[in-house]
Amino acid sequence: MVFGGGLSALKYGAPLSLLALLVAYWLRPPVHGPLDVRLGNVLSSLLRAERKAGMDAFVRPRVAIGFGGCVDITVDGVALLNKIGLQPTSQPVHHNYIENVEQLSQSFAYFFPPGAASERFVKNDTLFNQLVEASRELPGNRWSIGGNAPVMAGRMAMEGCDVLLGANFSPDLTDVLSQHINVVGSVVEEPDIHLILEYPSGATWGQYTSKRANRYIIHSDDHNPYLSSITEFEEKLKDFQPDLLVVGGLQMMDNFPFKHGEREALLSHLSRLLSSATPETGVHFEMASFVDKGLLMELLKQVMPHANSLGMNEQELPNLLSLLRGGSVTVLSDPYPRVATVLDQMRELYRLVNEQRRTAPSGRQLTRLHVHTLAFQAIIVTRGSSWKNTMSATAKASLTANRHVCGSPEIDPGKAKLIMDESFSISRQEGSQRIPLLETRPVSCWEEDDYEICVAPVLVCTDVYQTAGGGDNISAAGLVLQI
Ligand SMILES: *[C@@H]1O[C@H](CO)[C@@H](O)[C@H](O)[C@H]1NC(C)=O
Ligand SMILES: CC(=O)N[C@H]1CO[C@H](CO)[C@@H](O)[C@@H]1O
Repeated sequence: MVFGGGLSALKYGAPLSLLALLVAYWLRPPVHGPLDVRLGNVLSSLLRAERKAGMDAFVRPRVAIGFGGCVDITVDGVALLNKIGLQPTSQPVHHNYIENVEQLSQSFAYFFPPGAASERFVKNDTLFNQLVEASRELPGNRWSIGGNAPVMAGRMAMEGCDVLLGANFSPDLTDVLSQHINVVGSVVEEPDIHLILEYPSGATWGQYTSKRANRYIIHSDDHNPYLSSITEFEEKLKDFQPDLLVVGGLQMMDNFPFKHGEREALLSHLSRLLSSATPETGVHFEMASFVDKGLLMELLKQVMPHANSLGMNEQELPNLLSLLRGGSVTVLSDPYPRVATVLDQMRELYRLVNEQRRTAPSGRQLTRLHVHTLAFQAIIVTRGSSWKNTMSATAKASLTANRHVCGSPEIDPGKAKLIMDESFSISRQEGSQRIPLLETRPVSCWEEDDYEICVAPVLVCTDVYQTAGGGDNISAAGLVLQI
């Protein structure tokens, strides 16, 4: 038990927090309920936890991030479907990629009701262009620089890092990036476009109602699937000598119609690049919404063994786990998983990956695993590894979730709610310890086996500005304090 727990906190935590709650209740100001007081306390405690690991202002960490980038058009998903006159289908169906409007309707109907994040390739240029044109005309649309790598780069630069970004951009896009981001990659005049269909919690489309705010992303990339910037990136990497190397955006290869052997060649190039990282350089791989099993198996072989840190959400964790157990791709999982469930899955993933690596000749041990969910953040870090400040990083990840989704660096408790329970069980195994969520020490950390686990509640944003890019902002924010 480190900060935020302490054995005494465990023993007395529940009665104490109950007492605190009662006191808060009796002392409550006339307009605010006890929950507002609790929320305010959790917020100030998280901010304190975040500040505890201040970054050294004189040394900017060096982070290299690949691959790809695009222009995002963000629209209200239901408004777009209505505009193109797409009727809600009576049959939700999962499709690996989208070829026509019927499949779009079925696929959207599959992910929209549970509110699960997803991202699909559109294998029909006519359809994709029609959707982009319709989005341009939709009131309230927003354009921004997107793609996992640029979003992580932006967040890292904002948090004080010097960044080398492997991406293909047009010069006008490069100009709007932070001065602390150095873009390497060939210049493209027409960057790839991603269409982000956002929807709030409780949105309706025909007979469907969304259970939580999320987004459905479609793209029809020409550059990103080929990791077009990889050669230039690799060249610059030697001199850059990063403290951290981050790989994301590989889901752009998912279900892309590569020629025979093309994808394998790209991934083995990436594998060589990653294996050339010095032992002092941390390597983080950010998972994404993959459904192409062939690609995932290839990633397990070529990319993941070189990463000592992994980041993913509540959908991607069970998907990866299922594959490691020898099973199939899981397209949809519980969008509101319990802490105990996620922690059990994280333990198993950590164990399975490290077992494999012990027997494999090359590759690194997995020493860091960050899972971001709507209700909470959880990070596992191997004891004695080089990752620092796990408690503060978990707090920062959690605060970043609210900042990102609400679209504001200042957190307004009036636009937030806690959906994590007042206490959580650390495992689904019978007789497992319960940890109370303490307002004054909301980040709980404890040790098991050879690692430390930290869990922090998220102040879930209730006034959603944007969900897309959330995982990237959150993951990047957590990493910044750990290098
Ligand atoms: C591609 O989309 C267009 C426009 O919706 C449609 O007319 C066409 O049939 C689609 N092509 C295929 C192969 O499904
Ligand atoms: C909405 C929000 O806060 N998202 C941020 C994610 O990080 C990028 C940096 O690339 C910011 O520009 C976004 O504002």
